[in-house]
Amino acid sequence: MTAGAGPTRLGGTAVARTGGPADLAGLRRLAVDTLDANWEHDHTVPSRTLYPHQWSWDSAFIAIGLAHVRPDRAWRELTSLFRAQWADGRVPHIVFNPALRVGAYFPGPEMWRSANAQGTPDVDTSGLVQPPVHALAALLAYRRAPDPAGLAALRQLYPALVAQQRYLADRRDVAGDGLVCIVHPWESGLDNSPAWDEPMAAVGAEAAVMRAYRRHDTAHADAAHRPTDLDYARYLAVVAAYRDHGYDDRGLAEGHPFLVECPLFNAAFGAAEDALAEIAVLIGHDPGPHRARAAQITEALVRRLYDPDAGTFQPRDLRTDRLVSARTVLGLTPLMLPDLPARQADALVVEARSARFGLARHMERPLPTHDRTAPDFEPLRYWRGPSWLNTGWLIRRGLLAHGHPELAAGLRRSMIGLVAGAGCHEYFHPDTGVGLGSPAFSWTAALLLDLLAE
Ligand code: 2M8
Repeated sequence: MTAGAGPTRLGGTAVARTGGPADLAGLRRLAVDTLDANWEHDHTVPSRTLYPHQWSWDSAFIAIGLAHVRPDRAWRELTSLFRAQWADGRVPHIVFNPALRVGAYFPGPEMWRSANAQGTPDVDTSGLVQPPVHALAALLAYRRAPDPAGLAALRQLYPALVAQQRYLADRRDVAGDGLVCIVHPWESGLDNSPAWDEPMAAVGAEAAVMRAYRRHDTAHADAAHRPTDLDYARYLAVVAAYRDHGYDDRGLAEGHPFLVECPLFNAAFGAAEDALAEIAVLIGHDPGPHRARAAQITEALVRRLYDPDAGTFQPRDLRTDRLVSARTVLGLTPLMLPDLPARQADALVVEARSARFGLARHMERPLPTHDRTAPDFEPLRYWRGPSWLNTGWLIRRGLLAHGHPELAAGLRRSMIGLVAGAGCHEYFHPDTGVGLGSPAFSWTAALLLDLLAE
């Protein structure tokens, strides 16, 4: 899509037109074609160029979309990911495809050295995790295709999903407050969000370090739309600290350079227990313990991460025990918890409707990932402003759960309009809707299919 093309309306949303699919059937076809082109023997790559391996939370979003069109692949997507689960229950954020050449992605297996750690699978993986949206994905996939094959897959996945939650609860509750601590910005999924600027400022690294490496991403995407070299130098320093500690979560509080409780990660952690309760019912297990844990996580989120003065949720930096001040889209995501108290849910709707995020029944501009009134809002740079479909999709679920169907409909039209205008891009300019990053991005396609089906 070219900026400046005349606006049109699709699904009620103004978009700049440049020849994206003109009708809903065309859009659906584009999404299916994108997922088919990114299918790789037992999983879907997020992007053939930028991310040619399997990513954890991508696979969950992708399975939600695949369930609409290729249910067998939805289950293969999830089961292949969980085959790479570590003995301690962690689901690695990247599963490397051994068939790809060295250097196909940076940082590759030679940086992670997962085989040197305890209890790892026989494929190379990273040692980090990502938001646990997989139980929700499995539940939604089953609801979409409730057949015997789906039920068998749910039964197979359930113990692995439970182990994933147990890892997070037992090994990552660094503060002992019932919340999960992330040990790297990559674990949030919103890598260079302004939310991480304060905690990452303490990580000693220099951009010059990157001269020793070849970044893969900037060969495939505009460097101005990606994290900086200084960001990458810090990412590598934090990976090295965790790796050199054997990816062992004991003793993290003593010296690990990045320890943060993230609202999105913890909202997903709570929502996973709600989803597991429903899965338990479907396969004849007791949902009670899952419901109790969901309530405890919601309570801990409100107690530890809600900022009553700001009226939103904020990450907590455990190294300073202070809430981060940047107001990003992360803060809105606890809306996805159905039992979030009305006081916080109402405050989040006010925050989302403010000039910072511009949520409306008829949205003038797409939902950004950062406060658009902030001085460090960057409309082109990755998670520092651009609009992404997965965060919008999660917030839309929350709006529906908390009784805001008209706002949810406005957000849905806006998201569909983005893809109609630009195609299945990875992210979108939050003013013009111009497509950014990968032009054939899997979770955009998958979540579009889910939105179109409603
Ligand atoms: C991005 O993160 C990876 C590192 O994990 C990268 O920048 O290379 C993020 O957008 C993350 O949320 C996503 O899962 C991944 C693959 O799409 O790309």
